[in-house]
Amino acid sequence: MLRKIFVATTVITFSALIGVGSAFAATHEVLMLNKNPDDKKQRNVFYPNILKIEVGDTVKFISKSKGHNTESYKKTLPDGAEMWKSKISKDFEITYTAEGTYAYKCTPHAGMGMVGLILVGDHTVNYDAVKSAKYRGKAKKVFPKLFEKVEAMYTE
Ligand SMILES: [Cu+2]
Repeated sequence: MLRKIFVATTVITFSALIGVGSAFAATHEVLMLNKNPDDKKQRNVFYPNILKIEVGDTVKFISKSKGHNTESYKKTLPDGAEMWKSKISKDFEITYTAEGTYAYKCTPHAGMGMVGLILVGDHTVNYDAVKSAKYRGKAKKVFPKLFEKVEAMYTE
């Protein structure tokens, strides 16, 4: 009984600290690669291409292979979120302060399917908008696979 109360208190304290942007905020890495390490036939990928994080967390896009960048799809950004576009072949870091689903692409390779999703906190706030948006080229084929994976992550 006592232990249960202790655990509950810890959880509340932790959440409160996250709320003020504490040292608990995590940093995640997404590699920009010429080849998918899990499937060498798949070229030009973000790895991982689905990332689930908390509000206040930072994502570092690492330019592991040259020739790539990261750019948000503007139209479907969550409320209060800012777009981003990094320089080709450069590392890039961004902290997510607005909850929701972020679709992004590599500017030169979006048409070849180099796209990804970042889910921040409650990803459902704009998920339907991201899902129903129109994507061009091979991105049109890749996104449905990503949405399928996201939905599988939330089904028990
Ligand atoms: Cu690329």
